[in-house]
Amino acid sequence: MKTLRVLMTGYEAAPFFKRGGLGDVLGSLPKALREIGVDARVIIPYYQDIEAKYKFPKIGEYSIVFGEDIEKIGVYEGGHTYFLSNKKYLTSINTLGRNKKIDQFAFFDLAVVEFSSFILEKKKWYPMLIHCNDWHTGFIPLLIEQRIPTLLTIHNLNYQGWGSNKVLDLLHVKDEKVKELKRGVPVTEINVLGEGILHATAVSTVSPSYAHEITSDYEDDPIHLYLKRREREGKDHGVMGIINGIDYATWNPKYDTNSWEKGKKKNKEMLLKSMGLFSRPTFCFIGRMAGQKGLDILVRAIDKILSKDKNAANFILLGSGIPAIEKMVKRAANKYKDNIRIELSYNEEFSHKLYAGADFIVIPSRYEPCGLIQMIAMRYGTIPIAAKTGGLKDTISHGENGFLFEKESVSGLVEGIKKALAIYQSHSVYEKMVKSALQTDFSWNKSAKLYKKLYIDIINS
Ligand code: NHF
Repeated sequence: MKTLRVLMTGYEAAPFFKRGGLGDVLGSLPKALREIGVDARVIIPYYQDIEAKYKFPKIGEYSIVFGEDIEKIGVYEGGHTYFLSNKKYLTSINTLGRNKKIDQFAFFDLAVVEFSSFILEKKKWYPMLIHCNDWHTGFIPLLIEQRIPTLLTIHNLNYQGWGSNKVLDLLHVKDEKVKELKRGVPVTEINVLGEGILHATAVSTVSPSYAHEITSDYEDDPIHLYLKRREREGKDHGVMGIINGIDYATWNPKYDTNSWEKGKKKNKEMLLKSMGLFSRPTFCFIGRMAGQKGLDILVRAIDKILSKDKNAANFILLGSGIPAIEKMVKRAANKYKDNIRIELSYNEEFSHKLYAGADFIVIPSRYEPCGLIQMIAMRYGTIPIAAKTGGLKDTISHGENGFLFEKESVSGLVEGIKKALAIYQSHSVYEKMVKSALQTDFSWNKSAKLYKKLYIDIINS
């Protein structure tokens, strides 16, 4: 068979621009695919932050018609990644309300669709499949109209891209085309992820358990109607769940199953010293401070543990997000000044230190499509205590390389923390778990092969 040529797209890709887990995936999966012979290339907007830092060479330009305007798109190239530039729409992520953001990504999606003709002419390269990721790329399947098969991967169903359907005029798409597909949503509205789900050749998500959850547990969410509609149209092989991997070069503790004790001890000492904390079992939290991540559950559990025993543990929390959640976390840190440290920012460098120096990581998510932090933590021999949901359930073996508790249960998390403290005392069990965590394979090896197979199935379908 000929080399598979795949164009992968989303709003972020590490190391160029990263705000969340999708950035990690689009930074590492294409590399893993290329290692198994897929010609995987990536395309994202050329935000001004990327431009300022990388100054990639321009390889050409083309125009698109967006509403009444003819807009120029500059194409820049860095390795296997293409960047699309436009001064009006693609300089930075639009934060001026939902419709502006939807217009911005409608613009980007149209530019990606037209890019396929540009790149054919320029480099004699044409994608055999476009791999779209999340709502930001949800217009592509609709606009491309099956000329090129598409796979839409859902990284988080709760971000859907709702907005006014006036955006369809900008795209020159007839309203009927999407309206007739809608059920139970206001006629003046559009759900970009929903359109993607309906029009993509195939839909996948980032873990088998999350695939099951979104096709069975989301009945009250309008998105469920889109998934059902797809099923009814017989379009589906089902929503396939492929677990993410992590980039072993980026996340590299430089110790292994034989040398971890020495390495971890040193990292922990440095971490506690820099934070001004006593030597105690140390738990960390790393993530966005959003409702999904369950910080309210964590803060209540910490209170239950520390109000009984002030010497029980240290907790270091890293992340930023919703002001009310940050405030709650600050209050907890004020109450337990000797035990809690918080860093309310997005800080990748500090996250490496935390993964390496903490003994345990707490992940009380209400839902978690895949979750990368439990895998990164285990690579550093840091044991996860996580809610039994989505990808957390699929990657953690309870009692072997981590602990799982019933989601949204404060008492479940308290029990989990107590179990962790108990094994930490009986050193041999702890050691066994750390070794098992270090040995679990979270590289992209297996999943990249699954994506390759899925691409081939879609192209041949
Ligand atoms: O791992 C990348 C990430 C997931 O669970 C994570 C999430 C967003 O919520 O697939 O996307």
